[in-house]
Amino acid sequence: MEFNLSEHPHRRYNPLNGEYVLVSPHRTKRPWQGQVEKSEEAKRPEYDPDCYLCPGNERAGGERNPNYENTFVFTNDFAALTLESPAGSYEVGGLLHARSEVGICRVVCFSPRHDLTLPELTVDDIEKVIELWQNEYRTLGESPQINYVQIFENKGKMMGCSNPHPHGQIWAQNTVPNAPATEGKYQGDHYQRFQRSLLADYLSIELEQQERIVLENDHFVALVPFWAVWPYEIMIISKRHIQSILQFTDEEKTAYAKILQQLTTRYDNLFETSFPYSAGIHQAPTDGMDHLEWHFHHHFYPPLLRSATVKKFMVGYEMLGDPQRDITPEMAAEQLRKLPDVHYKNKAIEV
Ligand code: H2U
Ligand code: ZN
Repeated sequence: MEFNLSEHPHRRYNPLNGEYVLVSPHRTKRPWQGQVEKSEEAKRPEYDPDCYLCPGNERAGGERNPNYENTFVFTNDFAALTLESPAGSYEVGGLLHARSEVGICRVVCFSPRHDLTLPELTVDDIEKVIELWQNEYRTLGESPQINYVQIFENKGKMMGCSNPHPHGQIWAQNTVPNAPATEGKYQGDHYQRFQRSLLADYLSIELEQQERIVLENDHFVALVPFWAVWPYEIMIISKRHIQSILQFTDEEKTAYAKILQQLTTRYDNLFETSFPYSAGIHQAPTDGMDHLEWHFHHHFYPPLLRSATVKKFMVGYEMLGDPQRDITPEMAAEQLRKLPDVHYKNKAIEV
């Protein structure tokens, strides 16, 4: 019997962080006796007087939102990091080690409309979100105290998101946090060895194999990474080796907005539900160095496994050993590839 990625258990390597995922494709054949059901989605109003993100409303901290027409960003009223906290460190016996951390946390409203989500915004509207991200990355990063800017979105109750109003967050801080620090190191090793971007080299393999690509336009590719941990995990990678969102041409900005809209629509269509995920941009630190090793990309980590209500749990062996998956990244990509680009909520209007 010859080893086959689509049938036999194996471990896959993630070259961005050096970790492994256990893939058990044969287990997709086991019977499933759990529930498969659609989630109940209440229809939301365009404006909710009780929402702390809607235009004109008062927030928990007592401040009032302006009557914004496109996007709106403010400093988190319950920020995890502030610039005011005192510098200092704590050391005991060489094993207990802590250092103070400073930063700025921002909340980004994608739209004044309470009832919309990213896939339901127009490409023009998504471009405005991208422009806001560019502006925040630049201005926050200019501060000498800020060496890294993490732009992200937590979507859906399942992900602990506190409010359905379309929004994301930005945490900007003094230290590069674990995930991008590790990715930076691995990209750096590759760049030093070959003078080429790790993700550009990876992308050329994917474009050649065509097994895990879900969407592609002139400037971006959305694919299920070979080493994906979450069932429908996606990475959007820029075709051009750029270090950050600030290097986008106008054409790239539009192409990025389009692939974001298309991907999130496919996600919603998969289980005909507003698809929950945590997603975020990984790009170069803002410490003033070139960081030519960095290649812009956007990770999507969605928890759903086989319906709008059945999610993957990272438990048991996964907490103690390696993360594990049953459906292969190739199977997940094929499923996402076959889905329509028309949002399921608009299906009736299309026919
Ligand atoms: P989620 O993306 O997890 O839903 O978080 C929204 C953030 O909004 C959360 O970090 C902040 C919370 O601290 N927030 C305010 O800044 N002002 C408010 O009035 C309520 C919530
Ligand atoms: Zn990354």
